[in-house]
Amino acid sequence: MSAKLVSRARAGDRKALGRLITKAENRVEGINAHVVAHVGQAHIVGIAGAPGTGKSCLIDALIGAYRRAGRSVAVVAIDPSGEDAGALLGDRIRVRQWATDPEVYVRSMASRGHPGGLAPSTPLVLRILDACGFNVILVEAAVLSEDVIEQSDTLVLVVTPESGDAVQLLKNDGIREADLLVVNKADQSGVGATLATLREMTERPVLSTVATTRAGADDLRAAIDRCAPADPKNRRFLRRMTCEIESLTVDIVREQLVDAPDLAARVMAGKLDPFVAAQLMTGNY
Ligand SMILES: Nc1nc2c(ncn2[C@@H]2O[C@H](COP(=O)(O)OP(=O)(O)OP(=O)(O)O)[C@@H](O)[C@H]2O)c(=O)[nH]1
Ligand SMILES: [Mg+2]
Repeated sequence: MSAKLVSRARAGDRKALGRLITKAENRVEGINAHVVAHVGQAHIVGIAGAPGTGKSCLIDALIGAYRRAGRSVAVVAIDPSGEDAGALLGDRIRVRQWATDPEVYVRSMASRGHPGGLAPSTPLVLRILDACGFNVILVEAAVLSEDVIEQSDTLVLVVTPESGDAVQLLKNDGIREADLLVVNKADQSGVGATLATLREMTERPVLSTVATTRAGADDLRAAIDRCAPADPKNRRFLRRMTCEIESLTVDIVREQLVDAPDLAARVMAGKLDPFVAAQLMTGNY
């Protein structure tokens, strides 16, 4: 059942892809084994920042920039409220416009209060999208958590000039994890001072954008591309798989994970479903 759906999704059937992701969200077993052999090409880019900094607008602008560069893009937007995520996303990312473009796929997911800021099924969903051949996967996250950092090959941190974010960031470890910083809403006052502060704080590239007019989107796209792992085989695949197993379970599982490294290896090899692995670890299987 899942095998057929995976091959239809990989052949470009967007309805099948949607159904596959819904199954992953509902923790239907058996998907991982059919996608794991096909992953490893996508550049996964986390777009993190406080609520309202303009992440969704920026992603919309980035989709255009990637399409101009001839690349396919999938978007996963995490909605922490967990309710009507489709509506929330729809008014920022012009889903309807992109719906006619076969090289763009936008999906929102509820994090359902998961403390890591990502939905528990996000890692599997990212692997599904990777296996479907998208060149770039943009992940919108309102929380700069360990999960988000682990899942991204490249992490973009979005701040704004007016919110005092830059000062907050001084206290935030996340800034050390970010590969790129973006001062969005550069049409507002204080942008020069914010850029100067951030550039003093970090050696990483600091760019500015106006997401609503798409100003700076092509430069941001180029800067993100420069962060892509040179060899796709060096991506954080193993780390991500381990992270998935951890995020599905509680602390006790982490202890057992140390005692059962072969479980992660079996999931990696596509021989064991990650949800089953988590259940084995907690003794619920
Ligand atoms: N002036 C100005 N407003 C912007 C810019 N980018 C986004 N906005 C506005 O900021 C508001 C929030 O934008 P979103 O893209 O929804 O922000 P977000 O970070 O995705 O917000 P959450 O998903 O709630 O975390 C909207 O009203 C946008 O129109 C910008 O560059 N300049
Ligand atoms: Mg948003």
